[in-house]
Amino acid sequence: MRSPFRPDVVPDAAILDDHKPLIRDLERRGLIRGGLSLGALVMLTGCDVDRPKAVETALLAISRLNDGVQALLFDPNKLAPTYPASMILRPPKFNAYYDVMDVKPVDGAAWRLELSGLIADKRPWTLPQLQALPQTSMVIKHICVEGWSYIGGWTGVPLRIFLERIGADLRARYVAFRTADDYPSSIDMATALHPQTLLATRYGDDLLADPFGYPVRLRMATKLGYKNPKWITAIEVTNDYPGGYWEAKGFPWFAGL
Ligand SMILES: Nc1nc2c(c(=O)[nH]1)N[C@H]1C(S)=C(S)[C@@H](COP(=O)(O)O)O[C@H]1N2
Ligand SMILES: [Mo]
Repeated sequence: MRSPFRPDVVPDAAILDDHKPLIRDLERRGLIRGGLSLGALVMLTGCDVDRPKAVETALLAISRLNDGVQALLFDPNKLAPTYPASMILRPPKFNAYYDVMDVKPVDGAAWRLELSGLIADKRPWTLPQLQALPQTSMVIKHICVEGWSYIGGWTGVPLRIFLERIGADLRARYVAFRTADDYPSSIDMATALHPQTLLATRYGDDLLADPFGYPVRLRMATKLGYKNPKWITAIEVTNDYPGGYWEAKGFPWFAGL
């Protein structure tokens, strides 16, 4: 179903023309802004959208999203489905806004997690320090906006425990992330405190492999794939809307499931 993004294969832009009414409807409802380029759709979904059906699936998935309503309906105690460990896909499926060949591995020994904003203790963290915090595992479904998905098994410290430990202001509105590949991202505090939101350092029983965010990535059971930043280098707690990479290109910010 899914093929890696190949810059040499440029899908026919006429595919989007077939969906003009749906795209106009999404724009009118504020779910996408400034027009949707086919290139952006390909990069975001990691899917071969050179099939009219795939484009339609992607657009309908976006259509079901509505940031404001979803944020109001979000239940901080409701758990997303989990699955048996036997269903974990190895290796996981890769996606990024560039090809897997262009992943630049992060040096875990030199890596530090920088902290800023509404946080009492802003000292940077090392990987062993993070791994010494209480760990949780979850086997969950990764859902891409286009419609492909896979079952993954993730282990790490719950973001809530980490935020409490550093003295973050838990009444703040946003938790924002910076990454080694310049993929800014941010989530609402309710989702940050959700029990199925982890700073993941392991996939299955192993350390994260380079393409999947080594040494640390965010893994949430309650959000679409693009809301889960890999290769995190900095966390900020803030009341100022931080946005994100795809959000700046017109995709929904809340993007919950
Ligand atoms: N730093 C970073 N994180 C990222 C991305 C990226 O390009 N850079 N892509 C996102 C998208 S669109 C998806 S679907 C998931 C893919 O995660 P996976 O490769 O572990 O399946 O990572 C998300 N996190
Ligand atoms: Mo994605």
